[in-house]
Amino acid sequence: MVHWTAEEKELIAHIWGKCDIGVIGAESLGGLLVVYPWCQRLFAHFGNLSSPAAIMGNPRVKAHGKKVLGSFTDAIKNPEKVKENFAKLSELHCNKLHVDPENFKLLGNILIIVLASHFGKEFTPSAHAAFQKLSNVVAHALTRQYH
Ligand code: HNI
Repeated sequence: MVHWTAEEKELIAHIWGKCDIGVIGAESLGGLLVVYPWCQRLFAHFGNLSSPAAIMGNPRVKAHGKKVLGSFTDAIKNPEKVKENFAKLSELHCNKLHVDPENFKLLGNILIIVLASHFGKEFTPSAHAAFQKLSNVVAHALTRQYH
C-alpha cells in the first residue's frame, strides 16, 4: 500500500480546495489532446478537434475533463484506497477503451503543468512532488487491469 504523510495530504488538499475543477479539467484534457494528438483518436466522437482553439473550446472536452478530475477528487479523498476504488475504471480503460497506459502518465503531467501555471509560486516543489506522487498512484491504479 502507498503511504501518504500528513504533509503530502495537506499540500494536495490545500491546492485542490482552491481549484475550479471545471477549468483545470478542461485545460488538462484539452492540453493532452493538443500536445499529444494521438490521444484524439479516442475522442473522435466529441466533434470538432481540428485545431488547438477548437479543442480548447469544445464543450464535450470541457465536460469530460471535469469528469476525469472528479476521479482525482475521489483519489484525494481516499488516497490509500485508489487501487481498489479505481478497479472498475481500470477495466473500462483497458478492456473497453484500450487506452495505452502511457497516456495516463501524460495526463498526470499535463495536470501538473496546468496547476503550476494557475498557482505560480504557491505550487511549491513539495506540492509538485505530492501531485506527482498522486498522479503516479492514479496512473498505476488505472493500469492494474492490464495484462
Ligand atoms: Ni478516461 C472515460 C477517468 C485518463 C480516455 N475516464 C472516463 C471516465 C472517467 C475517466 C471517470 C468516465 C467513465 C464512465 O463513464 O463510467 N481517465 C480518467 C482518469 C484518467 C483518465 C482519472 C487519469 C489519468 N482517459 C484517460 C486517458 C485517455 C482516456 C489518458 C485517453 C488518451 N476516458 C477515455 C475515454 C473515455 C473515458 C475515451 C470515454 C469517453 C466518452 O464519454 O466516450
